[in-house]
Amino acid sequence: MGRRKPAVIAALLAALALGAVPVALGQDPANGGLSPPSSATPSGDAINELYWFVFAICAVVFVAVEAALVLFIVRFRRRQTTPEEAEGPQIHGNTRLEIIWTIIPAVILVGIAVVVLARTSAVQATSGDRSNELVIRVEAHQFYWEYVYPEGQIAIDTLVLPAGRPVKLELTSFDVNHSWWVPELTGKRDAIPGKTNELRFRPVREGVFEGRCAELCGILHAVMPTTVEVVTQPEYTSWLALVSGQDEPGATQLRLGRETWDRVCAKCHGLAGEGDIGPPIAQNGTLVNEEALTRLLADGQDRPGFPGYMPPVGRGWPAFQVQALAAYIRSNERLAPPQQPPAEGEG
Ligand code: HEC
Ligand SMILES: [Cu+2]
Repeated sequence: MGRRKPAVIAALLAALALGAVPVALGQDPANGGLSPPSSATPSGDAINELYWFVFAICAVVFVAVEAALVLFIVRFRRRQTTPEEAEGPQIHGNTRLEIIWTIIPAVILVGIAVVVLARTSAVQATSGDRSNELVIRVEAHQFYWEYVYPEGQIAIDTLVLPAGRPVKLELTSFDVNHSWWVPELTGKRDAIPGKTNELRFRPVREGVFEGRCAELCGILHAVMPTTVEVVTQPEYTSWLALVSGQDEPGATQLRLGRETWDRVCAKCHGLAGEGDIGPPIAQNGTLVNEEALTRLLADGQDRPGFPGYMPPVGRGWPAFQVQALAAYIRSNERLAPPQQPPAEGEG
């Protein structure tokens, strides 16, 4: 065996490790690498700090252990002069060494626990003044997010928030477990049927932040994204005005109906109701029969013989949302059943 081999292997390993560094540090823009996304909230800052704190400790431990490993492999390898079947020295027990390698990890773990506990209230944004908190109900469904604002306005999949104001999300689910996660804002929180979980944060910079459902929740789990748009306070006020009045016939109602169709029904039935995971339903009579529609949306449907089933996608909706959906469908000539021609001599 050539004497050069270990040196060649070591050089190869070093080259590999060096090559991985830029990827790991996220210099490739398409890849966050080892670094978490830059945060837009103090909670996110606290999470990132904890991340780098634990990462640094792990890096030191990793380098120390790997260095010792490589050192021992080289230092204690079998020499050419040593017969293959020779036994090494038989050592049993070294109290001092064992105490050291028990105490050091214990101290490290206690240190991490203390720092994490000390930062928990910053991560959860539970300290500070809460009087100005914007409370938003987050109702998770297969397969969309319904956001309900304090005065009852509804937004689907896209949450609009004013910069600078503390937010409390009250998360629940109407079918299975989901999990709300927008990494640039804060950690994830589960939405569980029959339970209300809270998630607090304070967005400090404007921007568009993408998130998703982080709990495998069924066939369309992968298309259950969410977007948070953080805007200035005046922009927020005018957006809120734009979506107020969803419960009265008019443009705002149609807007809600359209949003509901596009972001709820269309995910399964197609934008034109042409059918996809669900059957084609364009011009289906149920769509404009509010009573039948309400029942279908609250109960779901599972006909024997038809592959798949429709979840109760409208469970928990206020009546005005069903009305808005029906109004939008009636206004859309591809979706609405053809009207009966007016009787002769009318008008
Ligand atoms: C998760 C997928 C999914 C979503 C979201 C969904 N549906 Fe369905 N829908 C289905 C499936 C699957 C069926 C067929 C179920 C069966 O009958 O077994 C169905 C059936 C229907 C039917 C009955 C068709 C018939 O001929 O009986 C109507 C009407 C309907 N859906 C309307 C809607 C509306 C309106 C929405 C939005 C508010 C919606 N669906 C959202 C999957 C979905
Ligand atoms: Cu989900």
